Amino acid sequence: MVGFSGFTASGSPKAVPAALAQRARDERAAGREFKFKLLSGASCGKADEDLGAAEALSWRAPFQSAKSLRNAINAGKVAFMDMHLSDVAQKLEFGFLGEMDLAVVEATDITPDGRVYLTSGVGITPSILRVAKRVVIEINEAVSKRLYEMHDIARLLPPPHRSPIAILDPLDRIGTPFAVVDPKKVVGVLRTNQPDGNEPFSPPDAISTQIAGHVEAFLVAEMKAGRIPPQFLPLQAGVGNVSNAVMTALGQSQNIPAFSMYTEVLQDAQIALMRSGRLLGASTCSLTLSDAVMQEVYSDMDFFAPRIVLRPQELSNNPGVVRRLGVIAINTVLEMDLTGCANSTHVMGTQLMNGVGGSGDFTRNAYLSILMAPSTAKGGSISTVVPMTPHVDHNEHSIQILVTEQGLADLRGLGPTERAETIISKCAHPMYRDALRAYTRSCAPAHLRQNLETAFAWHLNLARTGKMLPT
Ligand code: 0RQ
Repeated sequence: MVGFSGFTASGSPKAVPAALAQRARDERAAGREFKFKLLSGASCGKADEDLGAAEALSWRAPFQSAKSLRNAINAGKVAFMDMHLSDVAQKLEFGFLGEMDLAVVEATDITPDGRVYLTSGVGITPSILRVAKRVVIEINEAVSKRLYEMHDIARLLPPPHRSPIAILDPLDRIGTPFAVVDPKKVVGVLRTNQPDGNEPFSPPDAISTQIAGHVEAFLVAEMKAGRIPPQFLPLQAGVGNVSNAVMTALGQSQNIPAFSMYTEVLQDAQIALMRSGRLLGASTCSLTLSDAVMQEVYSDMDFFAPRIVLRPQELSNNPGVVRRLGVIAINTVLEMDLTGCANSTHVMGTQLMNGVGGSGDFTRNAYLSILMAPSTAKGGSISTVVPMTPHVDHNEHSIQILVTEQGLADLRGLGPTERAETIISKCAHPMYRDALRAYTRSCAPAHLRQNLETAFAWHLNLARTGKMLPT
């Protein structure tokens, strides 16, 4: 098992993964098998793509978003373990996942006594440095040496010796600006000079903008009703274009005060909001910024370093801290159903998309949990509001608000029957509403009304005809 530093492409090693992919190709050409297990904080950008394409992986956890690797996982060639990200470090450190042979860690510096200064994504790096038998360090010269000013590296003591986590504000610091390694384990140090290579986001499209408008109007109404305090609450936002559009809309809103974030990934939109004074500060475990925006940050560390705290993911996503701070969590899903459950990870309940990531850490523990999706996919042939999702990542016990471009369903305080009608009338696309109501009428009276004969009929239609409903 190999561990990589970082979280998304940010902070992931650059040189060793490419060399491992080449080694796998060379070995296969010589008729030999070369495969390993890979654990990292989340996805790891190009490394996942290269290693997937080279068929170098036998097992992967806890997240990925690379086409080649996704295809190999869905073909049953790579075992993938989809995990809540807050929980990975503990599972690793207690041996639930097996022993780690090698850690490959990107850093800006390492000292003879074993201080390792990390780069743009922290992930589970402090833990892999601790448990791996051998360590290789990649010193990336393209990264600002001042990044340590953002790092707050703390480890939780093992249970039953764990004490309260003293994070009472998103910007509180409880650790050191470096991780540590036993220098005797370091078998190699090499130099790279390569940016993370995150792609910039496209400008928000019409659907994302409509979704963002509903979220903004809802949060403003909650403030007016006194259910969000006047100073607002920390926000968490998932990755992707919809999330970027929502953050932009909240940042521009005249009716929402300047806010802070307690999140796992910081994207380009948030950096612009920091500049304009709308985002006061952010706790995160990764700067998933496009290369140009990352350069902007590096060139003005006097401004950004006091406003950003980079933590390991067991703290950036810590369920106890999320609940204590009253985080408002905003994430994207593939589909939602009439009971108020949502599927973020598996198309048709079988084909992995990316993974649950940190969405469960935040959704389950948030003060307000908001899940969003466009109401249709694939040109309207798929409704993202379905009778029953064939895979559930977030259930009705955790989800409070569902949003599509059609509207926003506030499910707080509703029983199952009202919940179903609210989701249909607020979130479903008009062309699917009659069919959804026909489904609810076909269900026998019960607490949760489901018709097990037909609950997956729409998915079966999609598999057979390419459309959920005949036109
Ligand atoms: O496919 O590109 O081939 O058309 O799914 O959909 O609308 O581009 O959405 O990029 O925002 O991703 C849930 C995957 C959404 C993501 C998910 C098809 C659709 C398209 C992508 P095409 P969009 P996004 C913190 C938070 C879980 C992890 C998470 C995700 C493709 O947000 O991975 O929240 N979330 N992490 O056409 C079949 C449906 C579909 C569908 C969409 N119902 N059925 N296909 N698509 N809905 C981050 C971390 O943890 C690191």
